[in-house]
Amino acid sequence: MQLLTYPRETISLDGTWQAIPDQYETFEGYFEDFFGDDSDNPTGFAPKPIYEPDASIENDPVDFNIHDGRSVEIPSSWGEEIPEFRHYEGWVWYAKTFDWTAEQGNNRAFVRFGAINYKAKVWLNGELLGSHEGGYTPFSFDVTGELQDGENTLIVQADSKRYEDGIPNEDTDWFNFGGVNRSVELVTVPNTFVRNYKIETTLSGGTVDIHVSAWIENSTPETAISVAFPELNRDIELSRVGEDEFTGELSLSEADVTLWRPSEPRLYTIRLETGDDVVADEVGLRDVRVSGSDIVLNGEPIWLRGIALHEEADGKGRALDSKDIKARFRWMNELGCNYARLAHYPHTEEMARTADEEGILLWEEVPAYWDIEFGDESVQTLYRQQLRELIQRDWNRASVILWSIANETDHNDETRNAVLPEMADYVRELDDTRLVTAACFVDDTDDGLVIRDPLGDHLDVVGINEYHGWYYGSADDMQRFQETPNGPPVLISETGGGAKRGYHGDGDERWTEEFQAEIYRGQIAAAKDNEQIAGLSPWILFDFRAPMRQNEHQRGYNRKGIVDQHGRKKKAFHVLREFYHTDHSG
Ligand code: GCB
Repeated sequence: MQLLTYPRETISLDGTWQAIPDQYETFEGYFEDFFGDDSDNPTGFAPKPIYEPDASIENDPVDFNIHDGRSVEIPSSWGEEIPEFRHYEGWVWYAKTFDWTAEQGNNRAFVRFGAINYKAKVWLNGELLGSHEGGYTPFSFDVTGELQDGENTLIVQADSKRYEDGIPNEDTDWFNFGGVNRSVELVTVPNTFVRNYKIETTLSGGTVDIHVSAWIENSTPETAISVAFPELNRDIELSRVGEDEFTGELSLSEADVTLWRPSEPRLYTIRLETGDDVVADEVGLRDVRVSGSDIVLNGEPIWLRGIALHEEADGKGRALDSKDIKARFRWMNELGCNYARLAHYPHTEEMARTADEEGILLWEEVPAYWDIEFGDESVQTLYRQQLRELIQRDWNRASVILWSIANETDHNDETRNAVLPEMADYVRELDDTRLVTAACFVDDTDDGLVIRDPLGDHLDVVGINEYHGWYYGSADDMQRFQETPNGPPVLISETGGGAKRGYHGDGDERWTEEFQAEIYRGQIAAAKDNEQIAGLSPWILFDFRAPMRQNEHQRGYNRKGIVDQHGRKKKAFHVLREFYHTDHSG
């Protein structure tokens, strides 16, 4: 179960760390000699700010001193911090020393990483804590027995290589930003504490039913947990339903609650208390479901005016800070969005937190992208792990309404067709109050454009990525999209085309802003009156780094942004803005 940290006060381990590249993967042995707790080693575990070579020590690692790397600010993508690392993929050793006194903490302590791309191995004071695979989700280790009074040294081996059996695999249309891309923190808690909780809201008739589950670590038979909603003047005692799981319910009249919605993103405090542990969080209460071809929020159909985003900021790689996040929401608000697709992997938790406050609905996804090894059982395990880590991180965010399990995977591949429904089921096991989706393809047939993907039968909402007007045909071809009467809602999860900002010409000249704007006009015309299409998230808000895009207009960037990487708008931005402010703007 994912450790809940965001609403807790934690000790930040961000700031200056040391980083050493290890392209040939030679230093692990040195590291063990130097830092191992072997008492024959005269250095023992004695980290020094700067290691001075000592000839009396056997295997003295003259070529490698963990404390003597380049100084980098964490969180960061290393290629943005150190220019020579710009295209480097491989191992980097990170070190951070910090002081700790027992009084600082509670009974239990964890070190928690927001995300390290792609694999990580972690040691504290020479003890291996564990490892993690997956570049975009948080993980933590119990360090209760490892922290020592005084100086402590945390070492991370980060590996940004791309793997054939990874998720994603080696082939993606985005840049592989290696690094400790999100914050690192120490979390201290009492011995018995709330490891995580989950709030689910259902609306039926005029009644709002709230179901709360909580997972308590180290509970005893006497453990009790209460949950309060101070603004609603209501509280509940949860009952034990499993070894560490407790649940409880509360029913309110709809008239007494302001349900969360984009136009009024009301959040309520939820306070969970067990023994000495208190967690207070902010949550929205809302109900999302599908009815026929509509997505229905709090009983009303809603059309999703969206945009897709990568998690990338110019000069910062994947390590966005609060200002970058706020800026993204300003762009979305200016466009008139009520929805965003956070592609193609879990973005930072702060995106969803901000979306809760700003009233932007979200599609979140794991990087099961293009052609991963669906048949490999260890890949399936990793797949489930990434889904679990994302879902358990964001399942209390009212903004998140869609969990996407895959992007543009081949629906003629039998193995994929067997595995993806299992992943959809797995998502529902974890969270059956949101909608399951995937970005699929449309097939061009004699009967028009149709969704042939058998996965459609296992999804609540079908996403389609289509590039009519860019990779093929014209944008107006989308008019041939065949509605399935009473079929599931369809979201255009991607559409668009490339334009070099500032490059102008006729509407039929590729790479001009005018050409891109024409695609948007055609796509909008096709989408807006189609009964089955329930929303749109064109590809993409910003131009982004993409190693496979190298023509004279691209030079390492995918130029399908409606804003360039420096934040300068293209014409298509205004076309989309106009649409969102006039049509479907309710
Ligand atoms: C897609 C992919 C996205 C690419 C985009 C493109 O369908 O999902 O990752 O960047 O096309 O630009 O071709």
